[in-house]
Amino acid sequence: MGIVNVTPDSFSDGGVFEDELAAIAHARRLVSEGAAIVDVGGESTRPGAAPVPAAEELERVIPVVEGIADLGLPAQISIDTMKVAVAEAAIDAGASYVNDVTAFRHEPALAGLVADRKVDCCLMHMLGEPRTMQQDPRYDDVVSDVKAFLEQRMAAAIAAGVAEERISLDPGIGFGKTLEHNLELLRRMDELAALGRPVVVGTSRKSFLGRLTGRDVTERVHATVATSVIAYERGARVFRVHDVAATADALAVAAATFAPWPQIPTRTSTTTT
Ligand code: HH2
Repeated sequence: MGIVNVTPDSFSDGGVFEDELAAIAHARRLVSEGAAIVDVGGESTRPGAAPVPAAEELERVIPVVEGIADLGLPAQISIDTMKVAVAEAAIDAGASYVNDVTAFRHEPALAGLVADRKVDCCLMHMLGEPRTMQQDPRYDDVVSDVKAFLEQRMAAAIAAGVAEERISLDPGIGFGKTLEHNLELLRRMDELAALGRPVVVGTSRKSFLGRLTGRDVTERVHATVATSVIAYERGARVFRVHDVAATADALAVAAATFAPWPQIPTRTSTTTT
């Protein structure tokens, strides 16, 4: 899942793809690099971020979703939003996946929309809200607490009519989590995969990687790749990243390593060595 942030203030690429044509071209590039889903977002959820009114979010994302849909890329378009109005317009414009970092808690009617329009969705765990989530987050046991939350939100979505096979689950790396919480979730990702739905993981360029490596936000690609491979090995299957090429290569190697012999997926390169 490649990230297309159409915001002035996202934590790592705010302002870079604010221009609609730049955002559309970026989506094309991410798909050429191996993304199967492009996730278009118009509201930053970085720690401390202020909410964006629906009208402004619509203005940012809808022309971009339309533009990507017009390209006819071999990829699903996801809308990263917590608002029914934005998700509905994005689905009308060609999106078929709703990525809601509030897991349908911000606007419960979003579950009904996803059910009615028969689109896929990602339900993510977050402790509190972006404005305050990094203020002393605490859990009894972070993995058990996140797992129980995801189970409960999945049940709520199913009760609202969403087909179970359309649901993916995400532990919400960095959303109300300390460095230790993030690492524990990565280490025990298999416990979340045991819920039986695809696990989405979003570590890309996040601050805990900066704390581990001392690197600035745009220099965290190697650290991001490491987390994606670890999460893959423990059962995660969707990786929400800014740097698709590096991640796709690493995952191709990881997938081949763990593939049952003799089904190793290979590709052709232009050189013979
Ligand atoms: N992380 C961010 C935004 N949306 N969605 C899912 N499912 N999982 C995540 O981990 C996740 C997400 C934050 O990253 P980014 O979009 O790069 O930054 P910002 O929120 O500042 O736009």
